[in-house]
Amino acid sequence: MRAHSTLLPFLASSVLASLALARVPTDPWLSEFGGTPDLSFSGITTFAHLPHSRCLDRPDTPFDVAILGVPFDTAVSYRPGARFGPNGLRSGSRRQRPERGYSSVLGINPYMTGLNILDCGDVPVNPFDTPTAIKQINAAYRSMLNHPVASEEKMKELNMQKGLDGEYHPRIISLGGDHTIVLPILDAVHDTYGPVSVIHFDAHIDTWNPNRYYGSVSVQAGVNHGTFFWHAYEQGFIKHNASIHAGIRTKFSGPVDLTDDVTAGFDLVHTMDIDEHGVEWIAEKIKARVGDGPVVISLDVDVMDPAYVPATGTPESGGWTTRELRWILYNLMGLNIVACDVVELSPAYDTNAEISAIAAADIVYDFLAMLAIGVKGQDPASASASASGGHTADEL
Ligand SMILES: [Mn+2]
Repeated sequence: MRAHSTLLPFLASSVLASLALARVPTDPWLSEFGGTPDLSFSGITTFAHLPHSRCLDRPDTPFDVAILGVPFDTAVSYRPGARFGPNGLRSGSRRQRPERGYSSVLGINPYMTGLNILDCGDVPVNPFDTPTAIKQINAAYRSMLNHPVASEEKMKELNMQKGLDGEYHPRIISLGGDHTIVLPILDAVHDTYGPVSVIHFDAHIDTWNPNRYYGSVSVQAGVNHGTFFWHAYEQGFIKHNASIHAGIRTKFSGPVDLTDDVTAGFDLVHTMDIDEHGVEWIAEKIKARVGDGPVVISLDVDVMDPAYVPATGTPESGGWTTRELRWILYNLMGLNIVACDVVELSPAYDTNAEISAIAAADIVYDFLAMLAIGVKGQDPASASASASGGHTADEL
């Protein structure tokens, strides 16, 4: 009896509530809660809750900046798993949202400056046939570059580099994937802009000559995440003596590796230079090296210390903190960026707290900020001249 006495009022109120709902039969969610934005923990996981389109199947889809996952990891020398990097980066980006994207350091919300930013999903690369996968990445990137930009006016306002065809092409931020993906990407970027400078953040040089790289038992085996920049140099994708590594601290087979690196056209900043010279010195050295021409920024998350980013394929101790790296990036705002990537995130080695994925996703945020801030301090006419003239493969 006591149970009834407590239950009856509840039942009565439930019935009344049902009746109240019955009097609003149409769309109670929309009428009371419609338009509620997704929270950081709700919704389908796209990068930073951006709108998603399968752009590769919809060639007419316009965008100014695209996030493109490249889940490829069949050319790694140590720990595999970077095929889950795009998924990890999207998960690590969940607390980024366009309506909550303002940086008090940079004074900008890169999601809300008028650039149309889309998450275009992933390139569905073949996991069994590496040459075909590389071909797929190249085809996908070329197709993406040929999508129409959403706002030519905005591109012009930001002083963005035009392609060799005199047209604006969208910017693509690639989410790796192991670092090999950058070879087919540079191939496509070179066709659009001519030879480019590369700013390469990494613990490793990745310019190893395949003839001296262990495991290169065949032509195909010689194309991997430690040799791709050598191939890019040989193919003429990279502007000679205008590229630079930052954060190098791996061990080498000997001085010959560094001789090969100079041959491939790179200068380098050691990890420990930060203690002797500081962040601004590093940024100035990078800017002086790449100049005003088109630049690709390629960032291996192992440039950060494994204490901050354990989830990577070839970790090296003694790296930069997340804050040091991001401070360097803040000092590089205004460069003539035509493509960027964040690679080698291998989420299986992350902590449950996703420390690596969150750091990697914030690097993508910084790249978006670079693009949203635009190109500063140069004459666009001279930039396109340096992109199209003077530096051909024949001069390498
Ligand atoms: Mn590396």
